[in-house]
Amino acid sequence: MSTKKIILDCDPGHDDAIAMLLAHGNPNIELLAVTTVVGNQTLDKVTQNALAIAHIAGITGVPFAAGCHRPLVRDIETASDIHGESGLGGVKLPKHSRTLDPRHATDLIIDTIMSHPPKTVTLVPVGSLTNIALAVRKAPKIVERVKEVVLMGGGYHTANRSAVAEFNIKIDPEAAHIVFNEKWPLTMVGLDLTHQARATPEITKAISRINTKVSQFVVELLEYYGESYQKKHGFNSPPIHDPCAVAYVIDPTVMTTQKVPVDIELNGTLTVGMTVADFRYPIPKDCHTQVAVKLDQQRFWQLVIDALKNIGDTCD
Ligand SMILES: [Ca+2]
Repeated sequence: MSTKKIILDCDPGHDDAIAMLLAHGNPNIELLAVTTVVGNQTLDKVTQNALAIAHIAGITGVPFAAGCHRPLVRDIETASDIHGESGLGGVKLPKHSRTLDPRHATDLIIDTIMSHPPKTVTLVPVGSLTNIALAVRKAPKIVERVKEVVLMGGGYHTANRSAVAEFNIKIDPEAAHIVFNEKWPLTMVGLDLTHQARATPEITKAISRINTKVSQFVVELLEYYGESYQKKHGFNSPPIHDPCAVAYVIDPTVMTTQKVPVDIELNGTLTVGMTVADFRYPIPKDCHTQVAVKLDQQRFWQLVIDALKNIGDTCD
């Protein structure tokens, strides 16, 4: 399997943390950059979380940059109900001396894409799309240049932040509108798919058996996150959203997808932030978007477990 170069744009976030670990620990992923965006918590908190995760996992030689501190138009909405006041509730983060790349995330994204050969870099946004939208407005040439966009967000029949909208899209629908309407190949790994990636007690036990400091960190994340999901959504086992997007990049056959036009509702009184997928026949020839439909759960969790094993015990 060939190596996939990715930029991970995230808002850690419990499931973001696992996405970062999956990207770092999988031998077929080359993590070119990590960028952060306001979302699950404030920009400052999610950025500090990202650096701490890098320290725990021993990620070195990868630039980290902070991006947008608020959505393009709307007021800040965080998800402390799921992720806690720190954004990574339930874990104690280590002290470290890691520093950020001085560039704004949008500039790091643009520079990274433009300094690699055409169609070799995949953008993997797993938070709100604010950074990606700004990057594409600042440097429209990145649309032709990237290989594809594989994002966690939205849902064609499933929602969580409102009756019809998913959190990442709902908190910055204008940014999502920009990103979904650019003509790059875009895969929406939405809630219809990620709700199939449940961290059951058996999965948590399997991760616990790896018995490293990193696996223990993941178990602590899952315990807190599981309790939040139980309280907020009544789920017995929490869905681990963000690593699903990374898993698709590693091996697209880990899920089925369907090509279908998707647009973002900006004006609906009840429906703002909805990812409107048009399944009517025929699908237009120039359709550049697809949605993730069905997950091979066993292979997905094996990817996560193998990545954690590969990382080993790097925490000092
Ligand atoms: Ca996220």
